[in-house]
Amino acid sequence: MTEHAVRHDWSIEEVETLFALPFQDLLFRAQSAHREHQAPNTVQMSTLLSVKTGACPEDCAYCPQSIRYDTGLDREALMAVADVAERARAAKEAGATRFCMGAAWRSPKKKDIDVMTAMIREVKALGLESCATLGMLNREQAKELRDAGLDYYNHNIDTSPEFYDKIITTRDFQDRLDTLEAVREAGMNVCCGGIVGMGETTKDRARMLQVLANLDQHPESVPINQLVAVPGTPLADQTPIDPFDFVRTIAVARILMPKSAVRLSAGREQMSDELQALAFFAGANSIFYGEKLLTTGNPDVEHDRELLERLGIRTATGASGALHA
Ligand code: SAM
Ligand code: DTB
Ligand code: SF4
Repeated sequence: MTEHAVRHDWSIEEVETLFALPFQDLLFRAQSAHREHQAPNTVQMSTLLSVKTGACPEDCAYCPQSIRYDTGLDREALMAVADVAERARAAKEAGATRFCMGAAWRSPKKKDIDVMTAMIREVKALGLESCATLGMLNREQAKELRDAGLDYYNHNIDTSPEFYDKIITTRDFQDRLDTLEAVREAGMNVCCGGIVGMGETTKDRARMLQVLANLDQHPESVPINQLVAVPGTPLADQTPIDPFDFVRTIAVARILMPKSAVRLSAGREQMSDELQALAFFAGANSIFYGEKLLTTGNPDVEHDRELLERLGIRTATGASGALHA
């Protein structure tokens, strides 16, 4: 058995013990797991595009796109396929290997799936990996997206099962798990993680990662988002997470899911270069690249290129995650 085996039977006590380790001990373990299972000094880059923005019927307390909160966001209908293809081409030219399309839906309708499949085909034709995050899916919808060539589906559990109803009341934790199962059954890669800094406890962070690590198959991609506190949302005045606790969450994700890509996701614009370097050391090996996330800011492309160069981090080709029909 290797020192950091891929396991699916983590107890909550074990995960909490990792969180409680002295910071240096935890980072040493995470970096060891990283080097055992991942190529060091490498990062995978995905570019996000919001293809349908705002007016979402859900009440996720962190989200600027919920129709229930006045965040001053301009709503936008589903984009034209040609415009999305243009943005995907630009993302490829800038150096992204995966293009991720997000829509502010509770779940897509039949006509939405028809447009999304056309977008996915365009993205694939450019030689990019494709990813989408469109809300809840049933089995047929997941299969249609897969048949169009969708490589990854992003659907986050967001927080622990225990804290979930403090953040979202319009769906429950099991709904998230059901969609993840439909995505798996359709044969797609799963991108699933959550948000920290929403007022949850360390135990909630441990439970969130425990749920992910104890899935039958680990998500291929695990985005760890730091809350972007948007004015107008219920979490606008939330006290930010201690940066070391953020890095601890990345490190524990790396140890629990050693073969997965751990993505340093939302919140990078609010982080120093030094903190990001620490997150990479803790095992993050994937980022969102491009000056916008979905509706909020992300570091400039120039700044990211410079940062990666200063740290001697190469960009991964990304081809390994693509599914082939
Ligand atoms: N509507 C779909 C859904 O909820 O699955 C897809 C888009 S939704 C915006 C995708 C993810 O973005 C959420 O699950 C959440 O993890 C993340 N997110 C949204 N707003 C955020 C914020 N203010 N800070 C950090 N992450 C956020
Ligand atoms: C994920 O885990 N984070 C991304 C992506 N998956 C879709 C979204 C972050 C959104 C941050 C708030 C915004 O820009 O609207
Ligand atoms: Fe809607 Fe997704 Fe935002 Fe929740 S996170 S309000 S489901 S867009």
